[in-house]
Amino acid sequence: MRKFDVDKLVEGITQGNRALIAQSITLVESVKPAHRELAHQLLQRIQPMTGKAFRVGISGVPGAGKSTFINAMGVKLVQERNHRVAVLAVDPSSSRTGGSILGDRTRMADLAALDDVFVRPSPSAGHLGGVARATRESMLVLEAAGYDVVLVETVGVGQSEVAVSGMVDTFLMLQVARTGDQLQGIKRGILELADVIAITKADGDNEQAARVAARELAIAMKLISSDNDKRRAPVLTCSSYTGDGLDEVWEAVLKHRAELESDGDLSARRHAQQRDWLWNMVRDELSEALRTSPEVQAVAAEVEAKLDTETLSALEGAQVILGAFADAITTFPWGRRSAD
Ligand SMILES: Nc1nc2c(ncn2[C@@H]2O[C@H](COP(=O)(O)OP(=O)(O)O)[C@@H](O)[C@H]2O)c(=O)[nH]1
Ligand SMILES: [Mg+2]
Repeated sequence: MRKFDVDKLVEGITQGNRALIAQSITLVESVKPAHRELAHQLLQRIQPMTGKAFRVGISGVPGAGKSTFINAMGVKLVQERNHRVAVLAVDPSSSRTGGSILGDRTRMADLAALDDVFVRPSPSAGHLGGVARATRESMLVLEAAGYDVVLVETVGVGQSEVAVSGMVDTFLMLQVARTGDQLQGIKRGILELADVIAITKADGDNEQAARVAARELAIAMKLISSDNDKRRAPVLTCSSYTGDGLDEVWEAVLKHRAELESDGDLSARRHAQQRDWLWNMVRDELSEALRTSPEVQAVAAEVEAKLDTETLSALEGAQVILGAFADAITTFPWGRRSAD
């Protein structure tokens, strides 16, 4: 098993050492129990240096232009606004050898070549909860390393959007204009997550269609946000090819952030996210412990066999398994810690 030296990693993160930052991310992505223990130590150590970045989620269906947008926007943020930019992705379907990531690598080539940029593809295929956890913890590593803008790309397939909106301050949704059916395939629940919407590829022959789509979507947003108090996501157009509209999109993102800050909503949002993460972690640890407990495994086969022969009901079986788990749980390496 790969060896990690937490002291060395923390020092490397503090110094902005790219190789050690990358190694730290590899550590927090790992699901091996020994690695998790080290990752906890690492995250604990860097905790005071986290939380300072502007966290922005970027979603849109495959082909919407997310990677191209992040490349163009990222270069501007570094060169015109002096930011240090980190790019992460949440794509539970991705695999490290798969085409989508290679595609992204080439689309983000300009950005990835800059010194003040760190691009990391999605942790490879796994359940969404695990991928989201790894991405969130990677974000903390990158914040501690001094990246002050973190862009989190996600694929437009529902649950991963929800996971990303649970880790960012501002959620930017990219849409492509398809004349006639602008609103088809856009799920209302996802639209409701959006803080800013941009119709991409507003260039050449597509420019006019993009503007029409933006107007229609703005009207649709008015209809779905019936709650007058709730802020309505602005709908803009942009092109990652010509650069048109990119400044306006970033200004809208900044405006959303400023509104969050002035209303005290930013800390409220982050606290709510922390509570969600807390319970997610508790649930993950519990189900992992349940799944791997030898005591549970020892009775599970017998319980299932009795279920098959109808000598035990599911309810009784569940009691037996939970009883075994309750006995086993005292030996789990969680340790007892109080909250003070
Ligand atoms: N005309 C035009 N094409 C674009 C623009 N942005 C992206 N594309 C193209 O759209 C396709 C999908 O882009 P990509 O960034 O990979 O989308 P992703 O799947 O959302 O990451 C590629 O062929 C891009 O070259 C744009 O601003 N204008
Ligand atoms: Mg992409």
